[in-house]
Amino acid sequence: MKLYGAMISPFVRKVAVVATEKGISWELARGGPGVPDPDFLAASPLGKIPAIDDDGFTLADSSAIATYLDAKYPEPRLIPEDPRGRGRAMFYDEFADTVLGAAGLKILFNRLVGPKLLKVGGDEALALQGEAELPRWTNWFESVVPETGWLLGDTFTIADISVASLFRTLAYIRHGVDAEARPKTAAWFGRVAARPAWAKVAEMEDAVAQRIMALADA
Ligand SMILES: N[C@@H](CCC(=O)N[C@@H](CS)C(=O)NCC(=O)O)C(=O)O
Repeated sequence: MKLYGAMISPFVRKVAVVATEKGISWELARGGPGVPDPDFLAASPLGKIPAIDDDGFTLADSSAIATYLDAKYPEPRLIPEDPRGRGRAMFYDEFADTVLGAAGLKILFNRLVGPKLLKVGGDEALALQGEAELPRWTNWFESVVPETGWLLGDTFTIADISVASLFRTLAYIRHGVDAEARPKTAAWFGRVAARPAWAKVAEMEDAVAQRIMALADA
């Protein structure tokens, strides 16, 4: 499977971890803002990452892709089948992709991706707005994340992947998990990061991440 995008994106990482948890073989392909690759644009009508090409079947949007992969490769199930679990998993996925993501990406795009990677500049006022919004969501998450196990209980799900992936991206802009301020979040994130699939994806990401962090600090 071809996965269009860059791993710094929480949405691309979400799909990478879902695919790796399921043992799907995948490779990263170039795509995203500033990459006018026709195959990517055909797979992603909105021009956003991620998108996939799975044997000629193309699909965009991390949640849509995760839903597709979970249906096609049900082992291990990452989107619960029971109604309450399914609903709650979608809730956390939405929490990660909208409010937490919206606040975090204002900082990411305006301090790092825009000015340092794409060289198109950034809006510091928007970055500050993101910084002001973020604590509401990270504090709320600290109040609900369980001390043991996973967000939905005993079973690891897309909920854990989506939220943890967002926190990983926040680390690029020095807003990753703060263990002193949010110890339950830090312990849960540590459990997610210890999973073999997460570790495998992290290993792929780390070399590039170091280069990006050096740019961020420049
Ligand atoms: N809901 C989408 C969000 C995708 C998204 O916003 N990706 C960002 C990168 S983190 C992007 O491609 N932005 C470029 C743009 O908006 O033009 C998903 O879950 O895949």
